[in-house]
Amino acid sequence: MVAGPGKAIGRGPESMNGDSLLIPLLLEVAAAMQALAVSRQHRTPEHMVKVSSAALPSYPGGVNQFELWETLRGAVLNGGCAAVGVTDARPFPEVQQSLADRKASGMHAGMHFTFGDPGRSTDVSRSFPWARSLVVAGFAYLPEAGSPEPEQPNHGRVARFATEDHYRGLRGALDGAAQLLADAGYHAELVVDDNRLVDRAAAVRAGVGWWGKNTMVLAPGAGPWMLLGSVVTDAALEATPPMVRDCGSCDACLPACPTGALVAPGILDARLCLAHLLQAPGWIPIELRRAVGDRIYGCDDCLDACPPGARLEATALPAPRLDLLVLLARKDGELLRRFEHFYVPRRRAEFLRRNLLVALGNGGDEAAVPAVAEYLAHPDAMLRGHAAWALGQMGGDQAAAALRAAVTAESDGKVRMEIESALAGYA
Ligand code: B12
Ligand code: SF4
Ligand code: SF4
Repeated sequence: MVAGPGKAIGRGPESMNGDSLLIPLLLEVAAAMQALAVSRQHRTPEHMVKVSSAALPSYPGGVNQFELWETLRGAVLNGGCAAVGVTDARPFPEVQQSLADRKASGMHAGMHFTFGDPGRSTDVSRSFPWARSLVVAGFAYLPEAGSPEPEQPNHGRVARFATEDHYRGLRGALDGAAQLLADAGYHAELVVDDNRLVDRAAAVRAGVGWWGKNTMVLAPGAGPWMLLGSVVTDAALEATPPMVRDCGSCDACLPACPTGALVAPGILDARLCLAHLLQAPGWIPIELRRAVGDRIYGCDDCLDACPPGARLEATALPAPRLDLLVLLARKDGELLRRFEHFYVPRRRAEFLRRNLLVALGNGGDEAAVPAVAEYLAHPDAMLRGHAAWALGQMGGDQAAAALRAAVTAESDGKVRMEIESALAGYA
């Protein structure tokens, strides 16, 4: 902790009488958090710039903002985050424009999230009228999330950000900062993966990382393997500078995308993005199903390709793939509980089953035919259609017989077309 300037002149929180009360309290809480935190060497934020305390203002009423920031920073980093910074609560007009452009071109694929109300998601004061600063953090989920083991028949994978609820770690670290701010008499509210803020915009302006050509925010050491979140507060913290860095001449992520969803540097067409399709409601477009491969949730290809993340990725231990037939046999409630942390539209298990069927089809293992063929009689037309497609990919006499039996009984036109197209492969 660096000593800040002397007594201040300005308005501090009413609960505080002066530095003499605040600083020991902050030190105590920070020390307790530090003692609890697990030391993680790779999370050293190489890029954080230490701002000279002489340049920083202090405030009357006793709250020394530099001391406060240093304490917050320590709490967030000791809580396990790879990077942390501060930005003010001004809007992000250029990001509002990007959201509007994506909507106008259809590249947002009909998503709501931050696209629902771009004015609100790019201006925190709309949701928090008292907001003055954002403490923004990046939490690296590698190496803990592991890297998928080599492929196995009838097994699938989940993108590393969702192998478990890695947001828990981020929330825990930000909670520590929010608690410190609340103890100092400020408003403090966590905003993590929330429709009220474009997290990457806050992270870039706070100097947590830079905007990569794969649209991810990358940080030295962690690359793109970070989740982002903020604490919105009415404390007037000094902003940390944005990072003076970009991807340079690298463009490895663009050709690495299996569907060409990165249509230009920094521009993602979500209609083609597997991460979107696997969490969207409805049918997966037939021409993109092969590209799904054995993924059942999320996609990491444009992150895997990214050199700034390679060192961290190399430290991850192999993580087992998931048994798709075991998952397919589960009841809806069990399946949803197993993937409680996934975004599943309307919490309908059909969308998870759809993904399992596509991954099984791509596996092409005839041993999975009986389990998939059962779905030709499922009450949900979308599942019948995806089962027909999967059987067409698997091939073999048993799959052909199941498809022929189903085509005569099928009353839904779209499903019948899927069955006929699957059978065409046998002609
Ligand atoms: C909607 C959404 C998605 C959508 C759309 C993603 C997207 N790129 O917009 C889908 C479902 C596809 C998705 C996928 C994923 N997501 Co997502 N998603 C979000 C969400 C909810 C909103 C994002 C948003 O508002 N996008 C709006 C558009 C306009 O942003 P943008 O594309 O980044 O646009 C900027 C760039 O284009 C840049 N730009 C413009 N021109 C140029 C030119 C150049 C050269 C460059 C470099 C940049 C650049 O400026 C634009 C802004 O002005 C956020 C959470 C949140 N509340 O913010 C998480 C979030 C972005 N997702 C996240 C993650 C982890 C993922 C996945 C990695 C998950 C996975 N493994 O499957 C993938 C990554 C796919 C990818 N390459 O983006 C993290 C990203 C963390 C990080 N380090 O960046 C976030 C921040 C969640 C979180 N809180 O951690 N996601
Ligand atoms: S997440 Fe996958 S599909 Fe989406 S842009 Fe990245 S590589 Fe392409
Ligand atoms: S792969 Fe290269 S161009 Fe793409 S985000 Fe990473 S550093 Fe930038």
